Amino acid sequence: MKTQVGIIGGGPSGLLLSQLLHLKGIDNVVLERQSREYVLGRIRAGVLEHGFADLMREAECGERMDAEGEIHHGIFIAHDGVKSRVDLFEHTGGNSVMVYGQTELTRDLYEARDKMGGKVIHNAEDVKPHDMLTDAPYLTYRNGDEVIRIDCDYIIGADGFHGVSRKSIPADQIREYEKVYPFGWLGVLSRTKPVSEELIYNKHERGFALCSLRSQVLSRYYIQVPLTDKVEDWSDDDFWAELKRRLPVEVADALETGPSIEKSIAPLRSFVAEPMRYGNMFLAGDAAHIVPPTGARGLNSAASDIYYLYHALLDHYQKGDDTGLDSYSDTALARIWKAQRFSWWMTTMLHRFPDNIEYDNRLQQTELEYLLSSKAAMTSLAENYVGLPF
Ligand code: RFL
Ligand code: PHB
Repeated sequence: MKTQVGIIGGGPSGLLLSQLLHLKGIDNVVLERQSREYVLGRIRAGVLEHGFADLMREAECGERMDAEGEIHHGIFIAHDGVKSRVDLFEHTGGNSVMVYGQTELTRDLYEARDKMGGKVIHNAEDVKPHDMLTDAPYLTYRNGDEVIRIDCDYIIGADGFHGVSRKSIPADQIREYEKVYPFGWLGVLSRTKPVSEELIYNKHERGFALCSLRSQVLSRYYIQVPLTDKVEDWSDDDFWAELKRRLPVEVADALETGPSIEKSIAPLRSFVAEPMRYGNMFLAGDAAHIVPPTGARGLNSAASDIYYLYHALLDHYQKGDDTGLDSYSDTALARIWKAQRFSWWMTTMLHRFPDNIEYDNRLQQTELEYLLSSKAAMTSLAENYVGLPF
């Protein structure tokens, strides 16, 4: 098989790039290790930057998002039982975020790929990139006993944190930065009315909690838990009781509880791999970097890589201009590190750190008080939360 761009990974990054390139007549193939049902069963992000929403529209995948997604103009931050609103709209001169689940967005991308006859190969086993340092790189994968080869101009590694692309780069050609947090998030999805129209980020001495949503009938809640906790340790009743303890009283009183339809624990980690290119293979999304979910940057950072990569590939194929490809890693990383900083800052300000000394706790409290009393600080939060310009 032969194609122009061979994409490893059929998550949001790979599918979005595939769709955008196909619309411009650039042939591509997506190789996904899992089944479509498996990919769509993962409950992950829920908040999209306005720039990402625009990219979905450009990919002709924005219709359902615009009909069913919710535009949010603000978020709440609660501490010591008091809820304060950060007006994203006012502090950014009219920007907002789109609340639309990653599951729905991925479903829309799959449907768009199907409609255009896009080549997305599921259950691709043993995917491997080869000859990345040459002008004739290729991919192989296995289907049962058969090994299939795909020749291409470029390989895109969009296969997430545990994917094969980054791991195929020799260790002395890539530098990795990592910070592991001593806690995780236990998340619950429930068919209940969200407790608040806008997200509430809660700092509490028992640990962080987040009230989020997917729609007016689907709620998503998270609580900070020790890394040693297992999902099986948490009954629904225990989860709701612990969540309520961490929320301001009036929020806890208004909370509608119900059976969980999904429950999982995600460890919190920051990670960046540099550079995001190895010969003719380019890394994008979680394959190159991850953030703790506190700033809602993960999927959005993946989208910003795709934005740069898409334009760089367009310049190559339409104008024979490779400057975008040559500067891709530097351009993408400049924005990625800002998302890292913001995610680290939100995480540090809002979580309980088991090893903090009292001095650290007082500073954490002061950071929050400063934020909520300063227009400049709230503007900084708002401009990062709605997404820095591409
Ligand atoms: P993905 O989604 O991991 O997709 C990669 C795909 O590659 C496949 N794959 C392979 N395919 C072929 N061969 C191999 N060897 C392969 N290895 C892996 C995988 O099966 C998969 O389908 O990466 P991508 O596309 O870069 O997208 C990244 C996002 O999924 C991720 O950043 C976000 O979900 C992070 N995130 C959030 N981001 C936000 O912007 N806003 C949020 O509100 C937000 N909340 C979250 C989150 C992540 C969370 N978890 C579970 C880590 C909340 C949570 C709890
Ligand atoms: C979510 O709804 O899953 C979500 C929202 C905001 C975050 C993280 C996760 O910061």
